[in-house]
Amino acid sequence: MYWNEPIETLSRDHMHALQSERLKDTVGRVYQNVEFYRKKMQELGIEPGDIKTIEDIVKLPFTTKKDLRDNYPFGLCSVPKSEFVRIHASSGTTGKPTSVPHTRKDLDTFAECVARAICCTGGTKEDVVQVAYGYGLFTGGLGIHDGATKLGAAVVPISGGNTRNQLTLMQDFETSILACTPSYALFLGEALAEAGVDPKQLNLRIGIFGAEPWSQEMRTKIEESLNVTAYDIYGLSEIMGPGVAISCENQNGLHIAEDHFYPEILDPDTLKPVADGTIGELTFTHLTKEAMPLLRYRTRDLSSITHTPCECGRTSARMSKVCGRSDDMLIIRGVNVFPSQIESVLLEVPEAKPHYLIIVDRQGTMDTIELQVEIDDKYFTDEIADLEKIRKKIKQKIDSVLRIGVIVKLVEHKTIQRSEGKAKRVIDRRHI
Ligand code: DLL
Repeated sequence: MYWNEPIETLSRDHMHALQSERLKDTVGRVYQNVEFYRKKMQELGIEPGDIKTIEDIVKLPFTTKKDLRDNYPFGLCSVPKSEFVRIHASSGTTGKPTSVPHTRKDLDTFAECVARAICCTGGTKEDVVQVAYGYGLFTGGLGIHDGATKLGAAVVPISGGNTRNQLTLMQDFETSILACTPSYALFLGEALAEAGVDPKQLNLRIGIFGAEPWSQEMRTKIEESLNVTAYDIYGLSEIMGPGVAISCENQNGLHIAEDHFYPEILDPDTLKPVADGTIGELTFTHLTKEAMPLLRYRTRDLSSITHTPCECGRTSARMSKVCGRSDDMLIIRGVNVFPSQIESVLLEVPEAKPHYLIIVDRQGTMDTIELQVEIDDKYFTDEIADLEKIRKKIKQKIDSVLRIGVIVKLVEHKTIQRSEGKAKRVIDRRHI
């Protein structure tokens, strides 16, 4: 089922032509309207006329989060402020915030991409979509809301949190699509079990989960506990929000809305494009954005791209599930560690719950990594030896995957703080 069949099944040749045209237009606009890009292009000795096809993108300058901060709030904008109809912003955890304005056309594109994405998961106007992503400056709530509305589905704008109410409305309104972070989906699944509700009695059929990395194993757990088919939705505020890419029923990568966002995967060290299938840093260039078009925005997300045809009939490039961030990657005693690796191991251990916390610290010059794992309450008996057996099993598995020694601590169910939005899985005390 397609929302926009001509675009979603466009031949690669036509997509190439469309992207080339749109890139030329975008470059022309930023050169004329944004001093930052004009200067950068002048420094590189290029002008808009040098961009003839999409392949010329490699001539263009990069944009980083720092550039957004340095030009906060509207220094990178390409239209007058009077054209803005909404402004999203990040909370600025690492210092100055960043802002992302949208024109009316930008919001139309946003809604179009999300409608496409929901349709790609099998959603229709018959569905009731419970939007349990946060509403506000975060793009999850309003983004999914507008897309589901465009689709013609019935939106339940409950936002994140208020778990008991989530369950009540899910039952009363016969919610068929749940949209939230995967960690909150897991939490809702648990809450459902505690309330003694059999997920099969609900009307839920589709889960649209994203905004944080999650593993295939986590997907299986969520699907079981909520009785849904789970889809991975990807996006970032700087580029748009949810709906930049979405997985389809074949679950073999996420289809990118390539007519609006041109993806590149770059070697994080050389910043040169890598071959299809190779993991690197995902970078996007806006092709149609009006308010604040960005050239080659470095997302820091690690992924790979394939252009092989997908059985669903969509012809777009597909990105692999994000496996981490180049800047979130933990380097512990010289070893690169991704929280997702730990999660995958834990989900293979039946005694472990998929709630965990990684605490990285330094003793003298030695990095330490402690993993707190929740264990089902039934294992917390007087038989210390049994617990120790579980602990050792987890430690052995983690050590062999990460190839470094990890301190494993088993904690009781519900010890680790639950999140209603993005889960915080890592505390790195080395930077405090
Ligand atoms: O998280 C937008 C979004 C909302 C996406 C709802 C999906 C669903 P930001 O808050 O700007 O925007 O955070 C963007 O979150 O660069 C990734 O690191 C991470 N991220 C987003 N989606 C996924 C995903 C929203 N499906 C940052 N898998 C991105 C892994 C994801 N990481």
